[in-house]
Amino acid sequence: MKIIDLRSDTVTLPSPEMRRAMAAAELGDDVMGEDPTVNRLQEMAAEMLGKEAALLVTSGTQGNLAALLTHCKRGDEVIVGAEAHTFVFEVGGAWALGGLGLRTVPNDEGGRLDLKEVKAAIRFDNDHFPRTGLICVENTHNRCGGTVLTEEDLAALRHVADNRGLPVHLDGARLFNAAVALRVPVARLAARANSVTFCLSKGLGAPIGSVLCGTREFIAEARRYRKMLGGGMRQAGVIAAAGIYALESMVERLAEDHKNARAAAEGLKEIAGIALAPPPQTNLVYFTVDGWRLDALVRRLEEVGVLCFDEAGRIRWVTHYGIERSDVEEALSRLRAVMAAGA
Ligand code: TLP
Repeated sequence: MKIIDLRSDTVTLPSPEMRRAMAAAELGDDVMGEDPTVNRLQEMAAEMLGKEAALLVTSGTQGNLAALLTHCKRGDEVIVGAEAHTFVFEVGGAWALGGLGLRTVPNDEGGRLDLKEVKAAIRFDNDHFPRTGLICVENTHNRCGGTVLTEEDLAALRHVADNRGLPVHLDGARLFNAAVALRVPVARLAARANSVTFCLSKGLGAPIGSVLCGTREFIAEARRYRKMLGGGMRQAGVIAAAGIYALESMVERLAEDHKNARAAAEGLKEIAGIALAPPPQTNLVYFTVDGWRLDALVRRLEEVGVLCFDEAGRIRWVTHYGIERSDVEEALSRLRAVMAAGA
């Protein structure tokens, strides 16, 4: 039985070509700034995102935390969506390790921050208050359904931030998915943020790694925090080579993942009791299932070789490199069989 792994796009394995690029990478000590492949990846990423500089980090979580630490001082408050990955899924690193307060504001169904709430959450200068240090935004938005924030959405947030002189950090773990879905260069989506994290290790298919981008000065400081967080890697060119391959050869194919997600959604909505929550815009498909305990359904699906997660009352299927249209059809047919057999 073929296992169809829809748990996350983080499960993607490097292609043979990517592995060859890794094996052939020219290496040096990156903590000393001497790994030519890391340096090339960083230059390439900075250029693609329209930023001055970039830094290879171990993970999206590390990139986001390094960014928060660089933008803020201990005791500062960071405004973040209540559904943000940084708030929900990053182990509380910002407050545990950074002494930062995360002040949540609601996300709307599209993953945007409620701008009225953002304005209201920004602190005024007063001896009694913590200082607001940063506003964080996420694109695509994971928990809101892989939803895409447009250039206009990001410009509106920038406007609010500028009125109060605040920087904006963009958690763009899946920013390339957003760019492909909107058919705009990724730099246009990065333009309104002071710093951006994006992941190489999700739909772009690299085994490890994320990149933090910003001004030269910001990245120089973030580099110190990366070291503090244990992310100073040595011959990291083996990882960077996969990242270079990913940026050169894996971006356009994200459109296939989005097509497969739409195909999954078409099939799911034909099944009685299933509702899309919401219809997919990129490669994440969330749905609710009436009449089932979702943990039980996930276990039954696992028995028939379909892997996925349930979270907050929904099941998530993620399409990615390694999942073909035929796998989506097969997953749908196994789901129908499980549901027909009953809870
Ligand atoms: N998301 C993972 C899990 O942690 C939930 C997934 O399977 O979707 N920002 C966003 C928006 C993310 O979705 C993720 C990973 C990260 C940051 C963190 O990236 P990593 O896993 O590299 O630390």
